[in-house]
Amino acid sequence: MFDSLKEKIGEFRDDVEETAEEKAAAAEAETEAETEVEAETAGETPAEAGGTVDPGSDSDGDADAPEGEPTVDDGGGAAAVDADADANADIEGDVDADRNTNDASEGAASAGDEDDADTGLGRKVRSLARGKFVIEAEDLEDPLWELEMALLESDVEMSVAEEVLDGIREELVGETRGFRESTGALVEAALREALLDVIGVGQFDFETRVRETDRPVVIVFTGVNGVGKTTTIAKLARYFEERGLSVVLANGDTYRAGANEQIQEHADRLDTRLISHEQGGDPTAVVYDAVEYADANDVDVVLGDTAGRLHTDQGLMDQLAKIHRVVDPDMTVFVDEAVAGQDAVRRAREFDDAAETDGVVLTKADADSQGGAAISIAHVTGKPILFLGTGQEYDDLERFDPERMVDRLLGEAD
Ligand SMILES: Nc1nc2c(ncn2[C@@H]2O[C@H](COP(=O)(O)OP(=O)(O)OP(=O)(O)O)[C@@H](O)[C@H]2O)c(=O)[nH]1
Ligand SMILES: [Mg+2]
Repeated sequence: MFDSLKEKIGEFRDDVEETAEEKAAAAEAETEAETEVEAETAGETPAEAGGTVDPGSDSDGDADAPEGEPTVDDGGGAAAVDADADANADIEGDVDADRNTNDASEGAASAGDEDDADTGLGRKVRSLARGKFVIEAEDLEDPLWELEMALLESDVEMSVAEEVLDGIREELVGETRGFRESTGALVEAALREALLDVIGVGQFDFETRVRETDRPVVIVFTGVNGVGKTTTIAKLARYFEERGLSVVLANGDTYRAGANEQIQEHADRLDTRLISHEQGGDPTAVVYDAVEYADANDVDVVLGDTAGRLHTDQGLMDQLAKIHRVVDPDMTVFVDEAVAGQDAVRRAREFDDAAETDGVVLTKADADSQGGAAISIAHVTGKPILFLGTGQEYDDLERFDPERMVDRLLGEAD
């Protein structure tokens, strides 16, 4: 699920990390160069070529540089600086050319009795000890551009892609990173926040809403042809029954030949009651009858199917408006295929105009590697995704959880 998008987001993380690592290395080298210059200015003897400057706090000359303190190595085997907060610079000519830039474990023992905490060298070393650099907008420009392209290729709406980018910029720019921290963690936190902000729009607790609504709870499903409305209704009948809520199905698809037989088959398999009328009948009357039936028989939930239709089919769209007006469902759920990407997003808007939608089910998520609709639809329409359809079986229905979706995109869930 969403594999292709996941891969692209992974590439963004690597890009930013690489950029930041380069910047960290440059900042370290620069700090070191300045340190040397200041050391000279201050009349200090900078380490001779290959020497190590160890401003350790101990003046007795036998302490190792503590692990975890910022270290600068010019990479050429010349002076290396081990910083300590106390910054009493001790100088010695110990050579350790092979040392890894970030490895202070081999810090040379200090030998000497320098007392230059107030010199330029001392101050510089103290700032080095704080070991920070700041991520700037320009550091992110290239990776963000790549990410925007990747999101658009994955059929994420332009406005949503921009929102995600803005979110990441907001989280990351100006963020101070220590030389030794991992950029990966910062980027991941920024991505998580930015994605959650768009994906989580409008979320509400579906089960609580259903439990708190007066009986019977009437839910009507809308959408274009063949996206999985009837299958989703059957899955939800199972979902409610498993939670101890009784269900009656209403076949408001009086349009398509064979629709009654198809949903009757589901009803039989699920052992659920179906209310239907002859083909060509009034869908509003079917749903109305099902509500009466539920009232009379203490049924908790009415699930009303409707015929697939295009928003351009005015007659059928008017029917939806009529169901809305006459039956006034407690919830209207728009169903579309995750694989439809931006088409699904556009249709969600159009259906919402005809009969206000409360939430969305995205079916066939199991076949969707792009994730464009799953990322965009809530932000664009203001209506939350309630469920994902993840296969053709009754149990292939997953309550949509924005956190889980983001975990998936960041490669931390299945
Ligand atoms: N892989 C997969 N297939 C699904 C999913 N949901 C539905 N389908 C399949 O999609 C096809 C169409 O499903 P229906 O439920 O008949 O779609 P519909 O929206 O009711 O279609 P109309 O009534 O003709 O408008 C069927 O073959 C379903 O098995 C899903 O989550 N994953
Ligand atoms: Mg159907």
